[in-house]
This record gives sequence, C-alpha cells and structure tokens, in this order.
Amino acid sequence: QNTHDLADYRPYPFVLSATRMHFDLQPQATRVRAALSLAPRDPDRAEDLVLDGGKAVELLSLAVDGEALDPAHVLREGETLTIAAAALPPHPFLLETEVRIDPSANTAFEGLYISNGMFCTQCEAEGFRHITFYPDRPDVMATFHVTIDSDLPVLLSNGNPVGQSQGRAEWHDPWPKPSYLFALVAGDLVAVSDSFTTRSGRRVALNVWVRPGDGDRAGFAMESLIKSMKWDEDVYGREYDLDVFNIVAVDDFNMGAMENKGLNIFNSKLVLASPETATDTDYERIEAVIAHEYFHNWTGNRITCRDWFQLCLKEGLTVFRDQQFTSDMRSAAVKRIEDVQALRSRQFREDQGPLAHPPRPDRYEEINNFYTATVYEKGAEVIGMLKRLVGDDGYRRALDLYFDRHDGDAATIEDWLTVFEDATGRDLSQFKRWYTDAGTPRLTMAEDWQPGEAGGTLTLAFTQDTPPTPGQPEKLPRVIPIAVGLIGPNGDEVAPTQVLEMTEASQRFVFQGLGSRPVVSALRGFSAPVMLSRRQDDATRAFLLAHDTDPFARWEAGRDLALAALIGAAQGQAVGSDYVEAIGRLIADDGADPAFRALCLNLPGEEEIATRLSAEGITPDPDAIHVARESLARQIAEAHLDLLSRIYDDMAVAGPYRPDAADAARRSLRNAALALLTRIDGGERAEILFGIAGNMTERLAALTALLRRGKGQAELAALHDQFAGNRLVMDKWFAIQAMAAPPAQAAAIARALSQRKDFEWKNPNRFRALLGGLSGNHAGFHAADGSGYDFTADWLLRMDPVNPQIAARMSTAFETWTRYDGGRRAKALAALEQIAAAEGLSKNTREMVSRMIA
Ligand code: HT7
Ligand code: ZN
Repeated sequence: QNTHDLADYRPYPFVLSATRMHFDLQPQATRVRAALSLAPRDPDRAEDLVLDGGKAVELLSLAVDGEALDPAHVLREGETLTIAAAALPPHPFLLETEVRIDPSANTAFEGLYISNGMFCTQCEAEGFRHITFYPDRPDVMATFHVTIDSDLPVLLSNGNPVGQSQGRAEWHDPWPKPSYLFALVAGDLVAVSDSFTTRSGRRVALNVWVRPGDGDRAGFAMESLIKSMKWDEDVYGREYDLDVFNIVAVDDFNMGAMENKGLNIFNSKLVLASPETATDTDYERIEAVIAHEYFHNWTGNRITCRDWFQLCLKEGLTVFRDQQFTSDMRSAAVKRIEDVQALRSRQFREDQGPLAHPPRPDRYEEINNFYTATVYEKGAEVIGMLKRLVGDDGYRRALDLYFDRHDGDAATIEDWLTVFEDATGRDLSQFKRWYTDAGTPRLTMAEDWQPGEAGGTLTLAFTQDTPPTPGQPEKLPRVIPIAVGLIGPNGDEVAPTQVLEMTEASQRFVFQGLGSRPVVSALRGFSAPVMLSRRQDDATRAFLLAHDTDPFARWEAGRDLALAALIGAAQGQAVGSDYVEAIGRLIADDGADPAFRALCLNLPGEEEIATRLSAEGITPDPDAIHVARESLARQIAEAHLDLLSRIYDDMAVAGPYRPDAADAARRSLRNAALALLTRIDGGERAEILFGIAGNMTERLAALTALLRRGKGQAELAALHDQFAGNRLVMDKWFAIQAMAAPPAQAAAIARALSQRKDFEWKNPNRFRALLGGLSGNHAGFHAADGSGYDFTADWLLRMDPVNPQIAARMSTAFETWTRYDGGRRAKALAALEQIAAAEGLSKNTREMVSRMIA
C-alpha cells in the first residue's frame, strides 16, 4: 500500500530504550553494527518485530540476546525486515544487527553519504533506514551511544564526546531521540570555536566546522548561534542541555539545514559568508536559519512529533519562533512585510493549485513532498493567529505549559491545542480547522456609514469563504482575527487597533459615536492568512499609504495601488498617475526607514500579479504582465529621475561592510533606485558600481540591473574569472542569468548554461540555482512556445533517478500550470505527462506529478 493515513496511527508494539551503534567508515563498504534494547509494549501479546531498512542495506548478521536468528523467522522484503513473534522473548531483549552500506553510491543524499570527501548523514524524514534496520518513526525514542572508527581527523555524532583516540571517537547522547535526529560527520574539517554559558551556569563548547580554507567565512554563523542561544533563554526560558553544540557546513545537501541533536548539519550556503561572496539577504538568512535549527532543540527535539502528519507541530512553531527572533534582531515591520510577501508568493500559490493541502495533512505517499510552504509558513501564521487570539500573556502561559507537560514526548496538534485550551480556558475546536482545512479563505469587507446626531455609525460587514481544494470540496467557516484601526480624514488615528473575531460565514461589526467618516485600515499586521477584498479607490489607498500607523497596512496600501495599476495595464488599460505620484511622495520621506521605502519601491513581481489575476478569475498572460511591469517601472524612473538619483547618492554606505539591518536597509533602497535608474542611464551607474563595490550585495544588484537591460556580459565574465573556484558564488552566477534573461531567450540561455562543464548538476544547490532561476523568470518559464516547460521536464527526468527528493521538489515549478491559457496548458500538460510516463520514476516525483495532473 502506497498511502499513509493519519487515521491508521498505532503505537509501535515494542519499546526501545537504548541504541548502541558502531561505524567502521569506508567509502564503499561501511559496516554498521547496532544493538537495540527492546521490550514488548504488551508482554501478553506477541507481535512480529518490523524494522525499516532500505533496499541497499545489506544484512550481514542478526541476533537476539546473543543468539543468531534462525533464517526461517526472518523476512527481508521491500523496505522492511520482519522478525517473527515466535523468535522473540516476552521480556526485554537485545537485538543486534550488522549491515554493510555504500556511502559512495548514495547520490540521493539521504542516510549516510559522501560530500567532497566528507562522510555525513541526513536522516529526516526517513533516512535512517538507509543506514541500518530500525523502527524509523518519530515516536520511537532512545538514548544513543555511537562509536566511529575512521582515519579521518574529525569524527562527530550527537550528544557529548565520551572518548577520542587515534582513529576512533565515541559519543553519548543522553536525551532520548527518534532516529531522524541521528547524525554522523567524519572528515578533514576545521572549527571556528567559542563558548556559551547558560543562565544556570552550564558552559557549552560551540564549534562551527567547515572545510580547511573556509574558516574565515564562518564567524557570522557563530555570532548568530550565540545570539540565538541567548534569545531562547530570554524570550522562551529555554536553555541548552548538552556540553557541546556542533554545526557542520556541507556542500551537497538537499535542503537548508538539519536540527540533529547537538550536531546541526547545514547546507554550506547557510553558514559561509564574507562581504565579497554573500549578500545582505544571505546574511539575514544565515542568522535566521542558524536560529531556526537551534530553536528546534526544544521545539522538535525535546518535544518531537508523534508521526509525520504532525510535522507542522515542530516546523510551524519553529518558523514562528525564528520570525520573532529576526523581528527582535532587525526591523519588526520590515520582517513582517517580508514574511507576508514570502507567504503569498509560495503558500498562496500552493493553496490555489493542485498541490493544496492543510498544514496538518491526513494522507501522503511520500513524506518528503510535504516539507512545504503550507506546513512551514502557514503553520507559523496559524501560531501567530493563536497568539493574537489569546494575547501575549496567554501565549506565554500556554508555551510554558507545553514545555512542562510534553518534554520528552512525541506529541500531536491535539496536544498542542489542548495546552492552549487548558492555559487560557478558550475552546479551540473551531480554530482547529486552520490545521485540518486546506485553502486560503477569501474575506470580503463592505462598509456602511450612517451619520447621526450623537456621532456617526460605521458598520463593517465581512463574509468569508474558502474555495474547494483537492479532496475538500466544502469548507466550514473559520475563526479569523481581523485587526482593524480607523483613521480620521486629517490622518489622525481615531480608533487604535482592535482585533475583531470573526467566527461566522457573514458577520457585522459596528463602531459608534464617530465624528466623521473614517478610513478603515483592515487586516493590520496581516492578522490572518486570508485574501482580503474590499472596494477601495486609488485615493483611499494613497491616503493609507501616507497616513496609516500600521507599517504593514501602509505598505499593503501601496501594494494594492501598484497591483491595480499593473493589472489594468496587463489588460491593456492606460495607467493613471496615482501610484506613480504616491510612491514618489513616500520615497522622498527621508525620515522613513530606508528598508521600508525600498519595499514600497520594489514593484510586485510578475508571479504575484499572475496570482492576483487568477484569484480574480482572470487568465494571466505572462507576456502582457511582463510588458506592463516593465513599462510601469520605466514610468516611475522617468517621473522621479532626480529623486532616485539623489537617493542613490545619499544611500551610499561609507566605511567597511557591515551586514547589520541599518546598513543593509540603505543598500536595499539604493539598489532599488539603481534598478530603476538603469532604465534611463544606459547602465552607467551599474557598471561603475559593479567595478568599485567591495561587497556582493551591490555587485549582484548592479549585475542584475544590467542583465535585465540586455547588458552585463563583461561583468558576468569578470565575476566568473574571480570566483570560478567558489561554488556558492558560482551558484549565483548561474541563477542570475536564467532569472534576468529576456523571457523569449530564457529557456535557451538556461539550456546553454546546463551544457557547461561547470554545471555540476548533481549538486542540489547548482541544480536549484539554474532550474529555480528559470522558474523565477515568470514570462521565461511560461514562454508560449513551451521551451521553459521542456527544459525543466528534461532536467527533472535526468535528476529523478539520481536524487528523487530534489526532482520532486523542483517539479513544483509546474504547480500553477492550470491557471494559464489553453496553449500553455497543453504544453505544460505534455511536459508533465512525459515525466509521468518515465519508466522507474521515483515515488517522490510520481506523487507530485500525479497530484498536478489529477
Ligand atoms: N527539519 C529539517 C527538514 C528536512 C531536511 C533538511 C535537510 C535535508 C533534508 C531534509 N528533509 C527534511 C529542516 C528544518 O526544517 O529545520
Ligand atoms: Zn525546521
């Protein structure tokens, strides 16, 4: 049976208390011995012992309490090993296995593999079964004692080091953990080291391990780790619980990073940073992901998930916590806007298409396909809503109770909600729909104003509905917290933010005793992940852009103005001047945060315009959207040439590069101005900046601006010459060319790049750079001749047998295919069918493609 159902959960019939492992590391033939201390859960009920074990795991020996098992009692079938109940005692016993695996043949990067001569592991979600036979499920938790034999100089595993001698290291992890948190690293590595003393006085040794030569780029990661440890103590009262915390940077890695207990493994792009090689965005992301993985120590490791359906229990909460951390470290307003932008571009897109699913799905074929924007980002939004509903104190009480009650547990979403109910007295049964229902609710708001002797009355009438999603044709109303403020005609706030709690399909809220008709600022702070529609003219939007006291709502008003202009233009209407004038007033305000001004100046992306059109029932035309966006950008540049030029000059940052929020904000505004100015000055400023800038943020911005204007070839060559040996910079080099290519040539440019010798496509970062670069070029990927679809399908087919996780993940480039015109739909469908027809297609990619075609 291929599908897994939430309803089928049953506890593992054996209790596993301790796991001892021995690794004899050899690239092609690693031997792994495991000794599992097991006991029947119910001694009166004899059950077969079923262990998970990948097909490439070769069983060498198997014994119970020191006695080799009779082969008649052992069944090796598919991805399991079953030991008959008859061969097992009704009391605690020791199961010992020895297996052989071949890390050098592991191109899927799940289990134990080799990256650049270094052994490393990735076990979430189900990678441990490629290392040894084991109950590879998150609710089976054990202490681990690991011995590693190898000639390599650095040998690491989870927990605390308990012995180190020539060619051998021994590690003990006292905290019971599921197998997905196991990790092992062995290689020629160097460390940047520091220490942290927890508030109860435990001194923790900290190491960031990188390859020799990369040590000078690991300092920022270490600073971020120390800040994270302090923040989790200050804000959540959570202390670290081992003597060491190790981070290792690895070049070949399927995702961003992994929270293995005491031994976090990171994609090197989320550790290594220097001003010359990393952008401000990279720095911010490194800080956030280091924090995210560290925060998992409590939300994920000490309290883990009962089963993979509960993935958002750890991921939604940990994303929410890393978002809070970044807000505290940088600008809360800017962070909120960035998070909403990311949610809309990734999660709303997912919710609108054939891959829509709830934050807690109840069925899957391949769990790796559910590490999605819905589980992560929407999972975090749901927690933000809970906090808004119960208040800051209620949230704190609930979290304290969660940590007290569930420390050491493998918990569920029900456990999580019960904690909130018990801590606050609230009934959360309706709220639970946010976890179980897919789709983005559409919220409409209508206003009615009645003047009166004793002051006027404003009635806000809301209706909510959620469109059908796969398997969920009808939805019941959800609890929606709607944060609203009222602004008087002179721009003063007449009613500060209050949270209206909508629970019905239609509901009215009345404000009385108002002096004059106010302007409504709704969904402040993006108080719920919904699509709000309201009738609003451009003058009101411009008013809110100028006066709203809520930074998100202010930015949103500008966004709505821009989108209205772009959507009109994409449908052939002339663009009015409201947006262009309003944006000019906003960016001229030198008192406003430069990062906020930059966010307002950056036009909505083409994908976002397409998403908005499609939500309004209009078929998006990628070429028309591209032209409309280009022409609005030019209009802005022409109308505000002097202002933009002044901003460009004023925002130059003097002195050495610092990746902090203040300097990064100035660079972001300067770069936004540069992108517009390059449309007018023939690339003069960008060419100069590329030549003189000492940091990657400005060089990349300059190069992007040039490439978008069909220039920049000399700069591309220069970047290549300088950084040919730096994989992370070369990833940018590949990505930017596909992303900034003129749409008609984008697929051809991507194809030519893919034929280069240095397109090391088996490296996930490089593959993502090129394919993700192209799919980020909306009009290029959706070229009417189908060239973007064909290129992508060809490469997905090539990647699938090598690394199915990456192929399946990148197939989401197609997830919006049904929203386009018939010609494009036919071509996209043909590409998807070609993938579906491939012999031996992985179950990862098969599941994705069949959901997209269904
Ligand atoms: N919990 C991790 C998710 C994950 C992963 C990481 C790296 C490679 C493969 C992976 N599969 C799942 C990362 C996180 O969310 O923190
Ligand atoms: Zn996570």
